[in-house]
Amino acid sequence: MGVLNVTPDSFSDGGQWFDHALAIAHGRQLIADGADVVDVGGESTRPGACPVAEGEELRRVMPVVEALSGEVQVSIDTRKPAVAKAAISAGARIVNDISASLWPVAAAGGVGWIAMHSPADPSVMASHARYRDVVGEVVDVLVRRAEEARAAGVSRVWIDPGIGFAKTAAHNLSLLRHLDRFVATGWPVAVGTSRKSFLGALAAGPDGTPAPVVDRLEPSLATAAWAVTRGVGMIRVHDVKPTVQAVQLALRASAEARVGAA
Ligand code: HH2
Repeated sequence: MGVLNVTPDSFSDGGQWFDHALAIAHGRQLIADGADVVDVGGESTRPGACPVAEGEELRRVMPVVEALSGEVQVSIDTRKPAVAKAAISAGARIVNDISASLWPVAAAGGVGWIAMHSPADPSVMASHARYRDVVGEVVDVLVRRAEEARAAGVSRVWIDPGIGFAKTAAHNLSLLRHLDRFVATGWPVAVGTSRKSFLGALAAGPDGTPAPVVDRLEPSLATAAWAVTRGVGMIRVHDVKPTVQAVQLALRASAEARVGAA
């Protein structure tokens, strides 16, 4: 899944694709680079981000969804039912839902749904990074939501641990380390680590200065390769071309390793 943020303020690429023509061209580049899904979003969800009004979010995303949905599977990255509905009418095939609450919209529209874990709104989520057992609690919430969605008639459901959403670096690492627990639920798993700030901290220079966003490609690739070898089926990334190369190699090497071990 390639990320297409039509926003002025995303933490990773804010403003780069805010213009519709540039956004559509970038979406086409993501497809050429090997994305199976292009994830169009019109509201930043970085910690402390300002909420965007519905009309403005629609203005940002709709021309992009309309232009790309004939060319690739488009997912709409939103928390708003009206934005999800409009995007589905324009051809979006997946609702990528950081609120894990829009399954009735996906059911009514006959499209797929990604349930991402976030215990609180982005504006306040930093104060909600408290868990007794982060892996167990996140798995439980997501499985309950996935079962509700399936019962409501959603045929394609993914669960996503929500890396960086009300999680400390230790929580994020723990979720990554135990991705197999998500895979073991039997629900397809999606994950997004691309360029996130905990990678900046982990890839800090010798003086401890966190790696800036532009220097987070390598840790992003490492975590993407790790995730696919644990059985994750969908990886949400900004840098599609190198990720496709990294995950293909990791999958080939792990298949080879399994053959060798047999
Ligand atoms: N992360 C972001 C946004 N949407 N969706 C899923 N399913 N999983 C994620 O991990 C995820 C997501 C945040 O990344 P980004 O879109 O690059 O930043 P911003 O929210 O600032 O636009």
